[in-house]
Amino acid sequence: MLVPGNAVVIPHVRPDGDAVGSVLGLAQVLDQLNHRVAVISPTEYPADFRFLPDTERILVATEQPVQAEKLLGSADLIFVLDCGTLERIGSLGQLVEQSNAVKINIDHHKDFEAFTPLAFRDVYASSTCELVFRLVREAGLLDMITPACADALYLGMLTDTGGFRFPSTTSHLHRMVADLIDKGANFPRIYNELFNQNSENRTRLLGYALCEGLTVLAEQRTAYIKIPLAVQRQWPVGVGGTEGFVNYGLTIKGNVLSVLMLEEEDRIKMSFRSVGSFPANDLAKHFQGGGHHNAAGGKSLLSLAETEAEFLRILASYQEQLVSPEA
Ligand SMILES: [Mn+2]
Repeated sequence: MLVPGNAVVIPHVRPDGDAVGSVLGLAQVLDQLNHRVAVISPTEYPADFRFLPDTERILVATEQPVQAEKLLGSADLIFVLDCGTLERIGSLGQLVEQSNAVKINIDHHKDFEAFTPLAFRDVYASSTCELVFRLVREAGLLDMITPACADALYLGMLTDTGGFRFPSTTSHLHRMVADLIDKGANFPRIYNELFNQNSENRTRLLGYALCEGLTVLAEQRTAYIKIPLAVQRQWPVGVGGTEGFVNYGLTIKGNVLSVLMLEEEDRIKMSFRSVGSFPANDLAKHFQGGGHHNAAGGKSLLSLAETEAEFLRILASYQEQLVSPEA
């Protein structure tokens, strides 16, 4: 890593805040080490993160496949971040597999395959940004963290911990954050750019979701939200525009499960969130989905009304788990 060469840094497909933050943060440290650094995202990254310094350097492989292939072909060093399998980097997986470059995987997810002999993994880490920070610190390179790099790493720590709320938010993480603030992380701006950018449509659609769209099943400690397509057409929010709506069901006192049913052209997209022991991913399996214990996704090819009926039928079989004192 200390010998300058052609470095390529790759996040997973549809990169989230941690993926974008970690690739940009690492790229900026590699810049300082005089590598020629390319950041290649397998697919487009969310426009919400464009406020971050240096995002314009991200090359999107689906848009510039030839350029991506060329860069990977001449790479000496390839970093794959925030995912543990080549499948998670989409079409770039095969190119990385074929490459003779030194490959390094940095990740905190449970599922991984050993596609490279060099890896820095910690499933207890809050975020890949935390791992990049620790790597930089352990290499004695903290001085190389510029304000832009600090912003990028802060973004991933913030988003992967739900705003420093999840149990992965350790005192160690807070000390790293303190270091990033010393390095110039502009956290008031990051908060503002992430959380105070709603469109009027999104705010109104959320209003619908929480009023007409919401059903609360107090006896099942569950809330679910249905949003018909016609309502989404009234207040168009674009792809990902309903991100976070599902979490509101869990803000109701006593609830352990929240579900969002979003009607799309050809399916009902479902999101499941739980707190404590209730397995959201197990429930999601009934809807052709899966995911994490407390956050999962799925779909239904039935109508919205039929999906709701099916959901209620299946939910009844989870009654014991929903009311269990540990839930
Ligand atoms: Mn992550």
